[in-house]
Amino acid sequence: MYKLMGRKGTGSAAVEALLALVGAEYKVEDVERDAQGAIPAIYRRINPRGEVPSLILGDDSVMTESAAIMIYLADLHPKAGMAPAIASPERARYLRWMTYLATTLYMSDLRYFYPERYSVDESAAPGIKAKAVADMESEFAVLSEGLGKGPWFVENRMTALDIYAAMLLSWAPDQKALFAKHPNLGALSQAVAANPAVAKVWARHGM
Ligand SMILES: N[C@@H](CCC(=O)N[C@@H](CS)C(=O)NCC(=O)O)C(=O)O
Repeated sequence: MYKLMGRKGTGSAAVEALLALVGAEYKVEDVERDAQGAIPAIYRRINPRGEVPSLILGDDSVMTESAAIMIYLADLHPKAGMAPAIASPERARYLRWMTYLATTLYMSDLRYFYPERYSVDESAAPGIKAKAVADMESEFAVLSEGLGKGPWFVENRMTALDIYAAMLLSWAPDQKALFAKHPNLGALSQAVAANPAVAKVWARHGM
């Protein structure tokens, strides 16, 4: 039994969707902020950075880092077909783009949503946010080129990579303009959301 610790509208959404798809036994616990808006100290004992998601594994060990969790779960439940096998020719492409998403777009999203955390100078926040928007524009352009025809990234079927990408696409500052510019990203997003298990999780997260 897995325990997913997350919060609505955060990076735990993709993990939750994947857990539903692989047919694993799991429960979800939302980590709410306290009255002062802080992450509860008890959760920091699980994840010292106070970030979600965290996945508690069957032996009570803790796994953090959303992309790593996605890769781990998809590999551990191969029957669900959520990742190319290790020896598949598309495995390299899968790992490349999964890591790309976590290290570029996810990080730009954090600068966009929490700009005040990226400087000791509060007045720098608007500039940090504007730069995050500009960076996301070029990062989405690279993603769109990498995706090509789509709608799926690898092996002509939905994998954990597409789910992770769809979550990050849902956080785009101007999704309508983004999909007009890169229709293949819109098609990926729609194809992922058409899966009933994913749709249920997306709805819970208000996506
Ligand atoms: N690198 C981490 C980033 C996780 C992260 O920053 N999550 C955000 C929500 S999407 C968070 O919990 N931020 C701290 C906060 O909300 O105070 C991952 O991929 O799991």
